This record gives sequence, C-alpha cells and structure tokens, in this order.
Amino acid sequence: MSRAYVALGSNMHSPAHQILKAFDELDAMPNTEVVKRSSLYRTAPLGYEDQPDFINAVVELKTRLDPEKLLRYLLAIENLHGRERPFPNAPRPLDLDLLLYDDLRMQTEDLTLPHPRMHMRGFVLLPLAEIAPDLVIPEPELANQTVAELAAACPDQGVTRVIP
Ligand code: PH2
Ligand code: MG
Ligand code: MG
Repeated sequence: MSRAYVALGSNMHSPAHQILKAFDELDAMPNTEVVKRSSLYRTAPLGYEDQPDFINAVVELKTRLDPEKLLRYLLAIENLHGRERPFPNAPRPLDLDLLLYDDLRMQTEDLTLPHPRMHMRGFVLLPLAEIAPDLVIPEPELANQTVAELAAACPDQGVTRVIP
C-alpha cells in the first residue's frame, strides 16, 4: 500500500457540496481508501484574483494505484463535476491535485511530485497541517521542515477553517 495526499478545491456550483461529494468519490476509487480528511477551509483566490473564494481541503489516501493511474482517476472525477479549462487558474467546480505519493520525487509531462507549489500555498498547508502536522515534504530545499512548521511560517493568505 502507498500513501498519497490530494488537495481539493472548488469555487463554483456550491463549493462545499462539490468537496463533500468528492470525498466519497475518492474513497470509491478502486484499491483506494480515504484514511483522513481535513476540515473545509474558505480561502481567498491566489494567482488569478478576480473570482469567488474557494473551499479547499486535503485528504490522505491509502492506495494500490500507481501515481499515473491515480492521476487519471483524479482527472476523471474532476470531469464528472463538469470541469472545464478555459484559461489557467479559471474558476472551477472541482480541482484535485496530487500533492505527494510516498517519498516519491518524479517529473513527467503530466505529473510533478512533490507538487511544486504546495509548500507556499496556505490553502494546502493549513488543511494538510491539520491531518499530517509532522509530515516532511521530500524536497531538499525545504530542509526537513514539517508541514506544521511550513504552515506556521506561511504568510496570511486569507484561509479560515469552516466550522460545520
Ligand atoms: N487553486 C489554484 C490557484 N489559486 N486559490 C485558492 N484559494 N484555492 C485554490 O484551490 C487555488 C487557488 C490553481 O489550481
Ligand atoms: Mg490546483
Ligand atoms: Mg489541478
């Protein structure tokens, strides 16, 4: 079994509903189980800012799917939610980003692990610190800092936990 972390994001068509539905769909992937899920977080858009706030969350998976297969399932679930890509960082009903897969480091046309921007994004670090505070991202430049340390050092990017 491998352990993977996936970031979820939505800012269209009832974002909280999209994320809760995706939790179940991730758990229903073959040979895969969601073992931890973070709270939902309301987050200000980063990058392209002229769009609604997001709901973001993170899950930990146990899986026997290899990274490329897992990625294909993630894209299929995004498509089930009506994902379109009119321009980079456009509003979306569902985005599923593979953050980490065991301690794997890899780069192909479709997939870079660890996710190259995860360590500077509050909307990833805060939910990840909730479910995996002691995790260390296998990236030498991050000098073995834990996710909790990276989250604490991250500038305020307008991320607040949604109390259900
Ligand atoms: N995703 C992006 C770019 N900016 N900002 C927030 N708050 N949440 C996201 O999920 C997000 C973003 C690219 O996928
Ligand atoms: Mg993304
Ligand atoms: Mg994506």
